[in-house]
Amino acid sequence: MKRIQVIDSHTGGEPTRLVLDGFPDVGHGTMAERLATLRDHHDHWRRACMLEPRGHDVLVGALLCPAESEDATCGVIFFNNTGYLGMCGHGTIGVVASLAHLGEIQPGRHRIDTPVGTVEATLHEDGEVTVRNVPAYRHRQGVTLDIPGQGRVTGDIAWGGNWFFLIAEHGQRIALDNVEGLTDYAWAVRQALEGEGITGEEGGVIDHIELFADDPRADSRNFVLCPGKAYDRSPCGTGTSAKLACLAADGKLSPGTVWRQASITGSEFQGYYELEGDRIRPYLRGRAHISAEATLVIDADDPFAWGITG
Ligand code: PYC
Repeated sequence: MKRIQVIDSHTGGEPTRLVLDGFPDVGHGTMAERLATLRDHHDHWRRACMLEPRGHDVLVGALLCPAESEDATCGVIFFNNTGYLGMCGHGTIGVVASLAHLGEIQPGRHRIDTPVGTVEATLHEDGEVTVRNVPAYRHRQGVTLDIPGQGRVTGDIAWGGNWFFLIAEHGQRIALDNVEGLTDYAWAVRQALEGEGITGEEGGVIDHIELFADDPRADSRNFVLCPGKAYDRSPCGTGTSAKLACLAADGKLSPGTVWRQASITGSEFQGYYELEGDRIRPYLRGRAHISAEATLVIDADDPFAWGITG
């Protein structure tokens, strides 16, 4: 039997599974090198934790690693049911809440190394967490696509720690009773981007599609389709960062002004930004709750020991 020690949490409804122990050693290189080692040599460990029967398509995993930089508390590699994420905002809040739950960290600032840069998380006395994310920016404005069966759609491409296609005018109703329709629409957008060879910088795959609507209580409500075709139950930290970059580029939000981003489930992040050269530095505040302390067991005789794969 192999055993994997995890803590599960959710941030605004979106789950994070922090892997504390049991994974193979991914070395002491840069976080990007460690991600490559995990992906290229030990990917079945990700699948065992993320896929059914132990996981599911909504779950985001976070492998806890020793820090890469001298002043960081730890390093983290994020992954999901289909592969790896650069950064994850809700996941970082979940990691910090989980480490606090274990008594490993106290309120205050903690630097966390990720494969796309070091972020800083402030654990507040009330349990909320503010993430100072990697720099975000809008890469392209007003990109128009033909979506089979849907017509033409125009959106922006922005980086917030992952690549996003952000659409304001989509004609869709952003509500929980319309998740199936929203998923079909956003997936068609993703396929159209791929079909037309439209990417982020340096060929980065645009694997998150983000739709916006007005919200009665927040500044905006979103629907974010993640790479594995599940929608984000939280407002998506990297997606909110991409949104802040677009608002800043359009002159619609000034530095330091709080933007309340609601998700389709009604959970909320508060975001604001500082200017950093031609990019912005996004800050996101939210809260995670612990949902399980568990040991995953991998039985060599189990035909689905390493997950159900297609
Ligand atoms: O919060 O950044 C985020 C995120 C990415 C994918 C799911 N959540």
